[in-house]
Amino acid sequence: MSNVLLTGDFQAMLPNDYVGFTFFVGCMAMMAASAFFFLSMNSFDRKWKTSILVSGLITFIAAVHYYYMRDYWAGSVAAGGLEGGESPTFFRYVDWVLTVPLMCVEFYLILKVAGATKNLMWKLIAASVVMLVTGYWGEAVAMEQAALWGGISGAAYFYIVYLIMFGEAKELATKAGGSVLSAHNMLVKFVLIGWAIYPLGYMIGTADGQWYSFMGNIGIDMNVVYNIGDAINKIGFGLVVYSLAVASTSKDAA
Ligand SMILES: *C/C=C(C)/C=C/C=C(C)/C=C/C1=C(C)CCCC1(C)C
Repeated sequence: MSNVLLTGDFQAMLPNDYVGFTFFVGCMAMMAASAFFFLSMNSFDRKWKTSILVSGLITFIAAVHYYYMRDYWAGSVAAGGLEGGESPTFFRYVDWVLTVPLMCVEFYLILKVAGATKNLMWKLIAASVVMLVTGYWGEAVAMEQAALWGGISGAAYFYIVYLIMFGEAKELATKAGGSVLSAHNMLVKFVLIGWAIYPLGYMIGTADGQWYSFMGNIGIDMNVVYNIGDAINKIGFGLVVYSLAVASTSKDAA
């Protein structure tokens, strides 16, 4: 890891560093979203307070990691020019391994009204950890076998999709009905479409020598793809949970 990080200095960015700019905007957006979730938390009853708290934790953890990732990227660009920008892969995956399991907790929290068990929550968490550890392995450790590790990671991803779209979680959501069911269906769309952005970033970043080597020539930096994915998924996911809390709070009051 670059020692630019460890000095505690704030690394300025070049004005034409558009990848760095997406780290910067990502950091601001995550901070703003965290303030929004934390400040609105107390206007909901207990049942929803925890869910909104978790939404805020997801964006807050990301904000802190984006602060470091921006600095890491800017430091590598300062040292090696725009072509020498280095991906903050380690921080990226530390962030994901904390925030993605929290998103699994969100599924559990909203389905608790229908009798969701901790067992379901742990299955989702375990699958997400397998997905991320194997992805990290392919991206940072065994890059020659990136396609293989990406494939294993993808299988874990599809298992998560299966559980929430057709399996146990879907049954519970159907049982709960109403605004819980529509929120669940919305979160499923985030996982199915929003999370599918990440394998594209992975293919861009690990294209060298793989069957998908053409992905290396599309001219978009892997980090931009990951940063867009994070903004959509972390903030969007939180807003779905927020809307559910609003919908069911106003219904209770009426
Ligand atoms: C807030 C961060 C989120 C929601 C991150 C999600 C990450 C993924 C869904 C990553 C998935 C991957 C694959 C399905 C295959 C290739 C390797 C990964 C780890 C990029």
